[in-house]
Amino acid sequence: MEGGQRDNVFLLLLFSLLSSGLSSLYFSVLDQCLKNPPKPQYDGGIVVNPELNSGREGWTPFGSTKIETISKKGNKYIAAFHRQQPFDSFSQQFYLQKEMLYTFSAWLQVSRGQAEIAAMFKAPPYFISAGSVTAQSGCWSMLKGGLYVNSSGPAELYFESHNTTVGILADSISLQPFTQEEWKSHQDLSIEKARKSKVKIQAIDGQGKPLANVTVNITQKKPDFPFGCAMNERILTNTDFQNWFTPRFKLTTFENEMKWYFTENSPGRENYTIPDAMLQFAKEHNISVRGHTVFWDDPRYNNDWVKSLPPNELSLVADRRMNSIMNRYSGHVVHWDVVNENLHFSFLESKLGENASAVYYLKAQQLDGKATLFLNEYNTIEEMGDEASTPTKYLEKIREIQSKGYQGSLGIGLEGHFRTPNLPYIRAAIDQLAIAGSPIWLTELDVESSPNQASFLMSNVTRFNLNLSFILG
Ligand SMILES: *[C@@H]1O[C@H](CO)[C@@H](O)[C@H](O)[C@H]1NC(C)=O
Ligand SMILES: *[C@@H]1O[C@H](CO)[C@@H](O)[C@H](O)[C@H]1NC(C)=O
Ligand SMILES: *[C@@H]1O[C@H](CO)[C@@H](O)[C@H](O)[C@H]1NC(C)=O
Ligand SMILES: *[C@@H]1O[C@H](CO)[C@@H](O)[C@H](O)[C@H]1NC(C)=O
Ligand SMILES: *[C@@H]1O[C@H](CO)[C@@H](O)[C@H](O)[C@H]1NC(C)=O
Ligand SMILES: *[C@@H]1O[C@H](CO)[C@@H](O)[C@H](O)[C@H]1NC(C)=O
Ligand SMILES: *[C@@H]1O[C@H](CO)[C@@H](O)[C@H](O)[C@H]1NC(C)=O
Ligand SMILES: *[C@@H]1O[C@H](CO)[C@@H](O)[C@H](O)[C@H]1NC(C)=O
Ligand SMILES: CC(=O)N[C@H]1CO[C@H](CO)[C@@H](O)[C@@H]1O
Repeated sequence: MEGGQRDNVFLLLLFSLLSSGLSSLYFSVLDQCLKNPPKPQYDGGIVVNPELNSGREGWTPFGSTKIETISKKGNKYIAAFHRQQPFDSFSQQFYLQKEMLYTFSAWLQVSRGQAEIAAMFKAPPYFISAGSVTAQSGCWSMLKGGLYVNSSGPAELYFESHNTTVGILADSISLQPFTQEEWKSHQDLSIEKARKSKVKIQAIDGQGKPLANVTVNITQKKPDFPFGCAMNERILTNTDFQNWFTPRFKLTTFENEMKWYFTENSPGRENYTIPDAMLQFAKEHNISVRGHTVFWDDPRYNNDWVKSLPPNELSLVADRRMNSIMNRYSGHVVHWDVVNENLHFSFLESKLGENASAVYYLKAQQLDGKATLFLNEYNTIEEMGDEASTPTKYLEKIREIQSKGYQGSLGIGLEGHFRTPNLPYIRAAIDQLAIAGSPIWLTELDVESSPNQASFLMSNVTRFNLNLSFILG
């Protein structure tokens, strides 16, 4: 700061919210199953008869099922029973416009037990998922999602559950279009609220007396926001890479160099030369490191010698692996991905029992009580159609691990390998994940090559994440 001539100034500084400080009305209801559904968001937006108060107006059967509207204790809703195909449900026609961003929500129930229900749009030649939720019987669960289309045209909303033995019930359905400009201005409002705070600066003289009318010049030396980038072993020898990397990033993940297949390529012969040197390099430049990853549940990324072991031997070498890497780097990394991609895969569970992840998270906590332990998954925010890792499944996995003996907190790692970023869906998915009250990090980030790649990356995803409280690591 330098003195000059102007009054004391109030400045807005950007700051980062590390753990999910986000709160909004939705979060309190998203995870609950309610006796009565709340009013539809945005009064239903462009949905005709969103609360089903006007009989079946706007709604038609989809597939081969019959639909009915039901009135129970003053609440009216729509239902499809006796379903034969996953898509047998009720539907409504819309005309969706390219370039618009659509938020979608609905309150859903099943006739018995519980089942996953997806909101689908038939927009020939595509079937587009707008999100899904695990619905229960006897109470209403909120499905919060969103979509965009890449060409304007008619689209038919319907609901889908692969479990055809349950009836689907729906109420308070909402589809609200936003223009890109509206979306950006909403982002800006969130930025004002969530990412800025007022700072009072007082310029004083040598005796501590306030100075009138000074100009204060503030220069940012380094970002406080934990904005990071992966590095690989080439950083050790390539000075251009070093010079580009070090002033920009506060955080890093090693691409492969901490992975089990890398550090113990043949049984018992560990070699940490490269990750040690990379850690040292990061330390010298004040760059924090995420520990990635103790284990990887995808069998393809385990060495053949590991895969060939019988369970009792695998259990021994897995313990040895965990002790080895965690004792070596505990205190030197800020996070650990413990069992990478355990929503999509179950290599350890298949060999060691269904509580394997829980067991290793518990052990990890004992080995490093300071670093945050993370799950790390793909397609939770990238692909609406991947049922293995929906936000609901992610939350269920966290609860499952916690119910099997690991009591600590779990960070939510989102890999962010995008084809075309679907902003309304990304937002809805992250809102839903925020229920867990855990830190949410975008741990990896890339956008598939296309003419819009740079713009998707910079103006859509990075802006989205930088300006809300989520993080690139
Ligand atoms: C379908 O859902 C019912 C109710 O939750 C459950 O009892 C049944 O096992 C499910 N069927 C399948 C194939 O998942
Ligand atoms: C258009 O959208 C559909 C449905 O989401 C998708 O499958 C397709 O790849 C998209 N096409 C282009 C050119 O982005
Ligand atoms: C503050 O400085 C500006 C120009 O730098 C001058 O016009 C103004 O009169 C000053 N105000 C006071 C209260 O000194
Ligand atoms: C503020 O300080 C920086 C760094 O000393 C300098 O480059 C810049 O020109 C200054 N800006 C003003 C408006 O004085
Ligand atoms: C460990 O790895 C380094 C870097 O690849 C290599 O130079 C060294 O020879 C290895 N050590 C052993 C004992 O294999
Ligand atoms: C790293 O941080 C320390 C303590 O804040 C500081 O003294 C040092 O200059 C920093 N080093 C680099 C390379 O930024
Ligand atoms: C987890 O599995 C192990 C091995 O099968 C077993 O010893 C342990 O009791 C299980 N723990 C829980 C909480 O189920
Ligand atoms: C996202 O990127 C697309 C493609 O460049 C651009 O047209 C659009 O305005 C961006 N949307 C937002 C909300 O940043
Ligand atoms: C990366 C990015 O888009 N940052 C934006 C965050 O919000 C502020 C205030 O609206 C913009 O000035 C930044 O460009």
